[in-house]
Amino acid sequence: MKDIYEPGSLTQAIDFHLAHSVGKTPDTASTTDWRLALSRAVRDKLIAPWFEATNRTYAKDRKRVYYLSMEFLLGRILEDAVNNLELEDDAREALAKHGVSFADVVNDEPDAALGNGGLGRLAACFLDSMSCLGIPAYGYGIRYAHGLFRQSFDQGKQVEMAEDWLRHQHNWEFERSECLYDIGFGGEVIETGAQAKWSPSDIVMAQAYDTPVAGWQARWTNTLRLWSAKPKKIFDLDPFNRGEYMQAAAPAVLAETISRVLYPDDSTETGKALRLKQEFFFTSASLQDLLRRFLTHNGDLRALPTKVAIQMNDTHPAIAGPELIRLLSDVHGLSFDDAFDTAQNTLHYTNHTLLPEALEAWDVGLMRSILPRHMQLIERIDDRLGRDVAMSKTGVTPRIVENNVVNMGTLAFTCSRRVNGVSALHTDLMKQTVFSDLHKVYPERILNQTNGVTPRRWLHGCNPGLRDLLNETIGTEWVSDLEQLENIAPLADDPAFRKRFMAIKQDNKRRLADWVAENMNLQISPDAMFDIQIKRIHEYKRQLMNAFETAALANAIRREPDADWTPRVKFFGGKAAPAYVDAKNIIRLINDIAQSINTDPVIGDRLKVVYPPNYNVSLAEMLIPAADLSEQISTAGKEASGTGNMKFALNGAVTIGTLDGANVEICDHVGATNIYIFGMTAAEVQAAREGYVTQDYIDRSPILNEVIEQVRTGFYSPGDPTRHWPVLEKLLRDDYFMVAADFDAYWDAQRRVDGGFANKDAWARMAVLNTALSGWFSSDRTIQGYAKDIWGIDSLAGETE
Ligand code: B1N
Repeated sequence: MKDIYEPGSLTQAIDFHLAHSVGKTPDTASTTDWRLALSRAVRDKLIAPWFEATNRTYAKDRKRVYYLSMEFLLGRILEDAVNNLELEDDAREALAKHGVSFADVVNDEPDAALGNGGLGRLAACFLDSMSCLGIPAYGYGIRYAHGLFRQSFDQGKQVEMAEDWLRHQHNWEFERSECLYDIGFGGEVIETGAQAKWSPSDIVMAQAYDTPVAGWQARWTNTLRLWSAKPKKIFDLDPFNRGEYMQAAAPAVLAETISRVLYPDDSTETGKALRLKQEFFFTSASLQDLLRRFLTHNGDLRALPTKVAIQMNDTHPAIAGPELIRLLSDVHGLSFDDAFDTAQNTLHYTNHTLLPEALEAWDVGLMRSILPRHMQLIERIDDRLGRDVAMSKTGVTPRIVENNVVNMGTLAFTCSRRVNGVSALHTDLMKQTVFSDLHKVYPERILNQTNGVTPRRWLHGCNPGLRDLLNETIGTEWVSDLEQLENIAPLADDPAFRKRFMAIKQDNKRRLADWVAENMNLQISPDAMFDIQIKRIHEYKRQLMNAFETAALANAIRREPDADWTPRVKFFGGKAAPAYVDAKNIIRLINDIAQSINTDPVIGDRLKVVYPPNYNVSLAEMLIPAADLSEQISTAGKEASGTGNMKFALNGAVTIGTLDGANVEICDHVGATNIYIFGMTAAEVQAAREGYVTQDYIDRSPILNEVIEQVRTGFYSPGDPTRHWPVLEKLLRDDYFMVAADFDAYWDAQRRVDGGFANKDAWARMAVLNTALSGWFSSDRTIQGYAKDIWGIDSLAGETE
């Protein structure tokens, strides 16, 4: 079969597609034209492995994984595909023949930003790993017309602009105009005897778009199927016939609204009706689709769990519980009990946060008006939970519906066979806090799967210098077996190897410095320590503590400019949810502090602050390989895992961090002497809540006090001295995330870092060991854990040809 699909040499294919797909000649082609031509040529090479994977799955009737996620933060696709197919040299050469730069072409691609942060990027890493491991899988999500907003700064203030990734041709996907499902909303439930039938008042259609996801060396290729909302009827004929054309088109506009835009909230809930509609829209379409596929080869739906494992990425698809039960019972005729048991044995739920403001809870009235049948089923599921609770004799009383809201975490838990957290600490805290009652009733259900990141994008792709050094030193197997990086650990003591390792770091830093000079009009020295905090702006992540420490360091330098300072460049990157006022205030303060420091001739090269706007996956790929120091400083107990922390360590950055999320496990793996841990533990944070007074901590810290006074008196906003008062007001009123309590410990840890960096050999040794000892954080390891402990699925390795 392969031969028919074998598209010949890449050079021929690019030239062919430039003419036949793009309609241009080489002498008139723009960078974008070349990108589209190369993308088509590379996509062609995915087709044979894609068909083959599908055929093998059908032929062996293998169990499939369905990963349901509101977000897939893919980033750029072309370069990643080129890397996975090992076509980089061919592509470079083919384009060079036309005097075109490969780097320019791949960098021309807009990020597919269909996600907010860690949760969406994790889904993308999981897709890569499932393909690498040969696990038959579909990712199911929403094809948002507009991904995460673009960020710019206007006098330091965040400004949001609509993202528009589909404006240019997007040629990685296949439109499936025949793959359509009806998605109902509203209406009523008609009951005849024991039978219930939902008769929705509105119907929109979900249409599939498929993107092939090739694994490492195209050993296996899976599908990302994203749903786009289409109107059931294009025109309302009555108004149309009256000549009211705008009004006639209104229903179509309304339907398409559902997949129009990604909600820009990371770890907070909006409670908006449109969000609930988005959740039901993609969940229902995905379930209808997978049931149809199952029924083409199977008769008895009660056997569903033997062929299908569904993973719910947080509670966003948690309506899958009642919807699957509805499809199995109301549509396919199973009894409620059979439907519940079948659904429960098929569904699994990953929790990603314990922050109360992020836990989804839908108003019962809203749920009943949008999904009346589901509200009935939720009440029946709640009754079943009630029976299990009573039988458990545990004395606890968890309920799904409470105080007139549907608790989606409890619903997801009740409908799932396995429930997992994303780091060891987070899973323990799940058992002790949010899910403690349910854990007593179902003590076997919760388990841990510590997050990971794909080494293809986050080392092989983004750090070619280090990739080449590794290939030369330990061979190439590490790309799909990352724990082989341990083989370089002994070389941490080899001065020649350390030198090469750090020369690569220096190159990466130089490239970043050039980018900063060009794009931000700021000169920074690649000899300084590059200290980087990149992630969504959120109070619990404590960018404010980092900003205060930066200001305090500037003060210390101004007092004693001739002391022996370790030069630093502090990088910040990240977006705030547009409605999150406190986070936006922090952004403005950071930008004002940056302005004050960067223009102070006394400070000079000893300290610079860089906050590039519009942090995204592609920027991360440039920043992470250039980092010396990775900032992972959340209030202990609040960051479920973190995954940026893993990417930095893998690329030889040393972490300064709290004992939070996966930092705990990074510390275990790289060793306590190769990481800077500071601050309160999760238990200490809890203990410190009692009688916490921010001012007491500030009074005890002259260093912090000085910065606070500067902010209060307008030192960082001379023309507008009260500008940053809201930040102080919030801090003094409610320092829930304990910036003041941890500040001195953070300051001290940073001064230890200064000393550490000054000793070049010792630092290089730490850097090498961070890379060598973080192979466990590959998402391949994570996915093997899910496959074994949750899905009951063999990887390709377990398949005999
Ligand atoms: O999920 C990541 C973790 O590494 C992070 O620690 C965690 O904060 C992140 C509602 C979320 N948790 N919850 C969200 C995102 C969007 C949304 O609308 C919640 N994101 C996380 C991967 O496990």
